[in-house]
Amino acid sequence: MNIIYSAIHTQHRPAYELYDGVRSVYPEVSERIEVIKSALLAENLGKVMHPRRFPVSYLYTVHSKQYVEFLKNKSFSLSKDDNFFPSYFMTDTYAPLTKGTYIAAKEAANIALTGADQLLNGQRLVYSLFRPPGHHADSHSMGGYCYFNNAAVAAEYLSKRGRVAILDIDFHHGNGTQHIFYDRSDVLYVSLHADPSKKYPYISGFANETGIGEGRGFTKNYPLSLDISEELYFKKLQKALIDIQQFAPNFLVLSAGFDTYLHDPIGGLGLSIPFYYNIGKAIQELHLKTLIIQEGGYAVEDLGKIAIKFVKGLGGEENE
Ligand code: Q9C
Ligand code: ZN
Repeated sequence: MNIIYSAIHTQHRPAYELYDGVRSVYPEVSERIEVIKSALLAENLGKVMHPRRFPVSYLYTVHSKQYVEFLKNKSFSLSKDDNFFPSYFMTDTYAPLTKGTYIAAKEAANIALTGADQLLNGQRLVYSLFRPPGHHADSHSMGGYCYFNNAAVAAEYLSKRGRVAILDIDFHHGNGTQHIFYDRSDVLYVSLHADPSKKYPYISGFANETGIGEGRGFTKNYPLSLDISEELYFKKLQKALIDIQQFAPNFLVLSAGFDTYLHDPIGGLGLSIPFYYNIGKAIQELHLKTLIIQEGGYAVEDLGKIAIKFVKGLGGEENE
């Protein structure tokens, strides 16, 4: 399995987030990605490849030009240790800008696009491994540790060549991804996540959000109770997989967040490390060309083990 990776992510290092206006530790750290990369390599599950550079116009397919330019100019204008919270183009106070934010976020999108390109060139499974994550980033706004919506950029690119399903298994609902494709019938968005009446992003992810206009029926949300068992989680996953099967896509974009893990410091749906094998396996059984897109997951010391199980379930070892 090809793992698309670049060290540029280390340039994005926010000092803190604001929780109800109070500074608190920023869990979306560089080690997350490094730990996953080392673990997958140690198990011989893949080889690292560097991304191609795509023109910025690829971002304009899902984000407004005003937003992209704002992010770029503001980020470049900052000094080395600034941790800046803009008053606009943002959904919440969980995505500060730093000097390296634009360059890292742009590289994340390059990694997602490079992975998508490899699916078009015949790869069955590719892991686009990057940070910052993307699924909370909307067409005009950053939020929830996300700046550019990498899954959406990749899905939009793939949608020119076939039908695309996005399966989002991050602990949090992917409000940005949902909104970007909400009125479209050629890209299906299916998400399993913690009940938004209890957990971030609070504003979306309810079961009655199913799409609008032509997109009606092409958004599917499975909000989950915080004390869900693995058995029930698996049943919900199977429902989500049936939705995808019925849609009969050519490509699967997998927004893979590992913050559903039992010991995740900000998420935690009680899922154990071995269970990620079962999740991966169930998804593999769809037999779709699959692009793994990194989203959340903050239990740094266990992320490597989780990623190994997940990729093994997805059949990553059969793929050179
Ligand atoms: N300090 C992703 O997983 N709320 N984003 C944190 C705890 C923000 C999560 C509250 C969660 C954002 C990509
Ligand atoms: Zn998350």
